[in-house]
Amino acid sequence: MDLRVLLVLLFVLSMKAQINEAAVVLPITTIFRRGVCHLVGEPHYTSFDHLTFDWQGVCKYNLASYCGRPSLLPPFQIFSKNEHRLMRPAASWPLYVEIHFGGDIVVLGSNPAVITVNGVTQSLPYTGGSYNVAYLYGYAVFTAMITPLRVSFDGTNSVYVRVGYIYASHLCGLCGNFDGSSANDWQMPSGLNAVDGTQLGESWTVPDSDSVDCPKRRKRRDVPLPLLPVDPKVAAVCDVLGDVNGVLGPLVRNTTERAIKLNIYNCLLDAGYSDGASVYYSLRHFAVVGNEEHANCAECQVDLAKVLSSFGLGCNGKPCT
Ligand SMILES: [Ca+2]
Repeated sequence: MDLRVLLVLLFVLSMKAQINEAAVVLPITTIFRRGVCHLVGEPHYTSFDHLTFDWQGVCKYNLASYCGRPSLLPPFQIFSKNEHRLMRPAASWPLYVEIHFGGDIVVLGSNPAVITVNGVTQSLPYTGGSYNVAYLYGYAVFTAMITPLRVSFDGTNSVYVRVGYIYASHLCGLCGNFDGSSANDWQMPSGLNAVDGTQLGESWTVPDSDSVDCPKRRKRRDVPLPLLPVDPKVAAVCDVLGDVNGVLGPLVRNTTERAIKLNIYNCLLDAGYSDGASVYYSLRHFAVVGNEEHANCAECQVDLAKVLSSFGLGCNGKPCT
């Protein structure tokens, strides 16, 4: 059996096993390198190669798509449609995620317990011809069965795209090309590098029949959003993201100083634009991604349920375990 085919098979079996066990939402047992791209909060993007930028656009964007040679790998397109927050129009957030795969268009919307497939509402779990979608702990989780691809959306704050290494250098979109270099993730479809997140985001706009006037409504945000006043109690929760002795300590101790500062800044920024409601997502995002990045380091992991419960936060209203 061809090695590449074997790796794909192992990765897909690993994903399916975890879906069936439903033990944990997002951490995936690592059998070889994979890429994780995420869009979180107001929205903070992190590419497969760890480029970070903010982008407050309100159109539909190519988040991650297969741009390799036709027929080499199973193709897919993942778009995110963003909208302004109702009370804080300076910031935007993910409204829905649109997945083109296996001849279907699957939309993960604001209610993570249901989806639409080719425009028809479907309850979860749902099995398509080459994929399934499950509701797991507040997320709608799309998992391809024939290739290493998983997309998760909680309906309001966090989008995760995970791909196997076979897609390295074969991707395009806001999540980058997944070639191991963050520098070239500024590249726009034109081949030129964007000067900031705004230009990069605009360059990956895709046609959107839901809002054809999108470019007219879009507000440019060439400068970072300003921090807004935050309740001291909320700010104290954000500080936990940098506390090496706190409940997130095992992960904080394995996080760079630069990343810690960015995590706290983003937590405070999101809290300001959500009146404090986003701290749950900030903690959850840090724990979920941190656990996943340190999947091979047991002492680096944190118990997400304990972390959230220590702040009186549940898992999106559901039991964490
Ligand atoms: Ca790259």
